[in-house]
Amino acid sequence: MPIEYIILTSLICLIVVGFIYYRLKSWCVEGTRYLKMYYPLKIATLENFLNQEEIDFLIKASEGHLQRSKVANRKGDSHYHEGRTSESCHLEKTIALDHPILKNIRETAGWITNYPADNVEPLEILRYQEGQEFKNHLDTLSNTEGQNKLIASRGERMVTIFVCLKSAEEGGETHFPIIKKKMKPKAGDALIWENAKMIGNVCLINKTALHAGMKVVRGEKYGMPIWIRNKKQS
Ligand SMILES: O=C(O)CCC(=O)C(=O)O
Repeated sequence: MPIEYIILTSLICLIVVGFIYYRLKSWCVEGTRYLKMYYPLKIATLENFLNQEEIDFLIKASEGHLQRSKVANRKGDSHYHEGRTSESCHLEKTIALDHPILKNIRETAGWITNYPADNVEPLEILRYQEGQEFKNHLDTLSNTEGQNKLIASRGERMVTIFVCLKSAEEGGETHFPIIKKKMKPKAGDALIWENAKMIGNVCLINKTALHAGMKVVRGEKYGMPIWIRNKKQS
């Protein structure tokens, strides 16, 4: 067999093995193996998740408290990023934790997703004004030392419920580029999607859940992301 043929075949094998290894690279946090891959996304709209009274209450609670949104960096700390220009406010800073509206939202989110209400992250309100957006991202954390520390202490974001409190007149859709879907729920409705699923002690993170809050072209958009983790939050 000619030497060139052997070298070429070995090179191709190496590239194929490297590609498979890269694609299926997994990491372990406290006995759970995490693996990022593409698989069909479970996504749905929950109609009338909130009523108008609850919406008005939540938007009012955020008034005067909204600040430029941040994202988590490799160390697990939050920082400003040009890909996220919306404003946010943690509701627990402005409303008592045991307020019946917040309690009811946490319990409903837990009930719908089959997780305890204690696994729901502290609730926050988002506002996008004209020109503001949140570019493509996954809600799940990445394999870095800092983010793995966050997973160890607070768990992974298994499900997202994104409640629309006010819809922009133009733009502001939630876009899932991999499944080519743009969703624009009306005020009170919520999008729900699964970011990850457990199979035994393996957590499969779904890269198909990549999404963006598209630029608001006209009007303003208010939303409330509800992240449900696989660990208790307090
Ligand atoms: O604004 C949206 O439509 C999505 C928001 C979002 O992706 C997030 O808060 O993680």
